[in-house]
Order: sequence, then structure tokens, then C-alpha cells
Amino acid sequence: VASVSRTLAVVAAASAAGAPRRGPEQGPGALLGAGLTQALQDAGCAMAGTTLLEAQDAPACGTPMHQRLQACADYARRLAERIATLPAAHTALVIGGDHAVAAGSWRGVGVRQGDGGAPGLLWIDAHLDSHTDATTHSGNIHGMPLAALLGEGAAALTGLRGPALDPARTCVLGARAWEGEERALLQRLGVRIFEMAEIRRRGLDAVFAEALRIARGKGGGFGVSLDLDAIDPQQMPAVLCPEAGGIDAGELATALRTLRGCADLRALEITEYVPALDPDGGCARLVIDLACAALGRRSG
Ligand code: 5AB
Ligand code: MN
Ligand code: MN
Ligand code: MN
Repeated sequence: VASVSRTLAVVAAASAAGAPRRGPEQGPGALLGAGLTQALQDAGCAMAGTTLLEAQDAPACGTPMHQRLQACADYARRLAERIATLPAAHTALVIGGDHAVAAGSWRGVGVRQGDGGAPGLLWIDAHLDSHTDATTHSGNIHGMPLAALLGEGAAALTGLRGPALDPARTCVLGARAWEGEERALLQRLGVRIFEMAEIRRRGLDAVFAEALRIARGKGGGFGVSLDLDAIDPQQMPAVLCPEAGGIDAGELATALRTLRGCADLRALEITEYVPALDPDGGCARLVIDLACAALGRRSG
């Protein structure tokens, strides 16, 4: 399959508003500083420019949930508006930030598609991120964005402009840590979950290909939201919520390369990189390699 010629619009979503502590708001600056855009150019992407959304720190300890929800919703709204105005021909590369930014990204992608339909979505994560404000154990908003995108949970997040996801074209890949309520929600909605156990049994290539078929559906555009904690923490320790037994980084790069042939890939999102946990920059280089694997045309 020939690689698609892409023009990338990078959107830096430097928010930690949904996180339990600060750190991920530093991610976009560090990845850009480590040469993300140059590497993508070297890999054959045209660059349409980089938009930096204003940084947003983690909530102070003891901030009530409704205030944290509102802060995340305000940020997500600005992010969605920004993405919605990008030219339809461009592929968006959203760099988080904690994963709560996704509650805005994919609404914005849906508005930009302009055909009334939401994009299919492949959610690559150690977690299910499908709590609502009523079921969360931790109270952390970055554990809620997938539910919000599916139209479940607090109105602050579900009420953003743009279509909700179609559960039949949504799937989760790499899951290995969840609470019962979020799993029950996804099962009730019919979202396919590819757990680590299934990935180990069948191999990532086969599972990724099936997930891609679900997300692409019969056309209409799709996206990938990568929470870096999906990767094994021995290879990717610089994340907010490491969980042992994750996806091998090299195998993920190989799987992501299949996106190079997908003209219907509307956006890629990469979240939860914490540069303070990456003193030698090895994780930043890995993130850049993964972005190039997914979006490039040649090895950069
Ligand atoms: B992440 C947990 N389920 O709700 C919760 O990193 C973890 O965006 C959420 O995947 C992890 O706090 C959120 C325990
Ligand atoms: Mn996660
Ligand atoms: Mn936990
Ligand atoms: Mn996540």
C-alpha cells in the first residue's frame, strides 16, 4: 500500500487540567523542543504549522470535581474549536497534555468532517477512560474522556459541540487496568475492547488490523488516540499512570506504520508524556519515532 502524502497541522494541547498532578502540560513543549516537527518533515510530511493552546496547570489539591470538570471542558472547547477550523485536507496531530484533552479533540474532528458523522476512533490505552462523574473512584477527569465522547457522563463534557462517537466504530486497544463500572459502560454500548491478554495471544499486528477495520467502518474518516501508558512502562516510563505488562514499543511502531496507507486518517493524538520523568530524553525520541511511523512516508 502506498503511503499517503500528508500535510500536518500540529496542535499542542498543553493541559494538565484532567490529571491528578502536574507534568503532562510540559509534554508538547518538550516534544517540539526535541525536534518533533523536523523529524516529521524528514519523514516526508508537509507541515501546515503548529498551534500552541495556552498551557493549563493541574488543579490544586482539593479542587472540587465540578470545578475540575469545568476547567477540562473549557480547555476541550477551545481545542475542539481550533481543530474544527483546520482545513479538511490536513491531518491533525494533537499533542497532549493529559488524556482529558481528547474530550475536545474528537468533537473538533467531527465538526471539521462536516458530514454530520463522528470519526471512528481507535483508543490505545492501558486504561478504559470510561468513567462518568458518577462512577469514578479517583475523581480524576482524565479517566473519563472516552465515556464523554460516547455521550455519557457530566454535561460539561458531553455537551461540547460536535457529534458523539459511534460505539460500533470505537474500540480500545491495550487495556489492562480498569474498574468494573467503566468496563460495564463500554460493554453496554458495544465498544470492542482488545485487552493485553488478547494482544499477547493473537499478536499486535492481527489485533491492530481488526481494530482498524472497526474504526474505519465503511468510510467517513477515523482517528487514533494514543495514551502513551499503553506502551510497556519499561520502555515508556515517562507517563502519568504506568501499568506493567504493556504493548511493546517496536511492535506498536510496526502496527502504526499501517496508518501510512490510510487516506481516511483524520487525526492522531498522543497524550500523557511527562518530560520530568524522562531525564535523558529517550522517551521523547520514542514518541517522535511513533509519530513518524504513523504519519511519515519514508523512514526519517
Ligand atoms: B488515563 C483510573 N481508572 O479513573 C481513574 O491515563 C485511571 O488517561 C485513569 O488513561 C487513567 O483514575 C487515565 C484509576
Ligand atoms: Mn491510560
Ligand atoms: Mn489508579
Ligand atoms: Mn488515557
